[in-house]
Amino acid sequence: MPLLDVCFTPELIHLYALKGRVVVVVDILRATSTMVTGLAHGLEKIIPVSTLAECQQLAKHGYLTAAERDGKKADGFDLGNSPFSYMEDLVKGKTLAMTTTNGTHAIRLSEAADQVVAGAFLNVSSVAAYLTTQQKDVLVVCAGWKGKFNLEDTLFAGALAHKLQGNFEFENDATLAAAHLYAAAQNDLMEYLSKASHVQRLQNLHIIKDIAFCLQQDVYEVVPVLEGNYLV
Ligand code: 3SL
Repeated sequence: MPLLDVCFTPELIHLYALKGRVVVVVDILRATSTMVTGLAHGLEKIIPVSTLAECQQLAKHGYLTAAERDGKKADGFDLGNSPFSYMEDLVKGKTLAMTTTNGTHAIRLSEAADQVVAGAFLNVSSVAAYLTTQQKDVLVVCAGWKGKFNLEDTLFAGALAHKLQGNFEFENDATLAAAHLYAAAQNDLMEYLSKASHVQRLQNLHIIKDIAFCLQQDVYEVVPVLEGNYLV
C-alpha cells in the first residue's frame, strides 16, 4: 500500500525524500485555492515563481502577472491573490506568472518530486481520486506562513487523509495528527479556524469573503499538476 505523509512547513522539507513521491502542495489561504479557481475558470497555465523579481522579469515577456506579499497585492502586477479576481474574463486562455508569500515558494521547493499537484478544499475529492489512480507514495507539503505551521493547511492534509484512509498507509504521526485535527474541525471549519493567525491577518486586511470561499469543499474538479515550469 502506498504511504501518505505530511510535511507541516516548507522549513521541514529537507527531512523528506521527494523523488519517487507525488507532492501535494497546499496553501488554503489562499494561493493554491486561487490557482485551482483560476484554472477552473479558463486560465491556461500558471508559472509559479518565488520572488517578485522573477515575476517582474516574466512581465517583460508579456505574461499576465500576479503578486501578493503579506496578504496584499504587490504594486505593479496585474492581479493579487483573491480567488474572485480569477473568475474574470481577463484570465481566460492566459499564462500567468504568479508569486505569493508562501504558496508559490512551497511549489518550487517541491520540484524534485515525481509530480507536484496543487491541492485545496475546493478540489479535495478530485485530488484524492487522482492520488488513488497514481498508486505512489504521497507527501502533503503545507505552505504554512513564513516557515511556520498553520492550521488551515494542516486541516486540508487531514481531510485528504480521511479520504485516502484504507488505500494509503499513514507514514507517521504528522498524518495522524492532521487527521485528528480534521476530525475535530470538519463540522465547522470556519468556526474552528476563527482564531487561526492567517484568518485573523486576512480579516485585519478586510479580506473576508475569500476565507469562506476557500473553505468550501469540492467546488471544482480541476487537479493542477506541475509540468516543467507550468501548473496546468
Ligand atoms: O502565502 C501565500 O502564498 C498567500 O496565499 C498568502 S495570502 O492569503 O494571499 O495572504
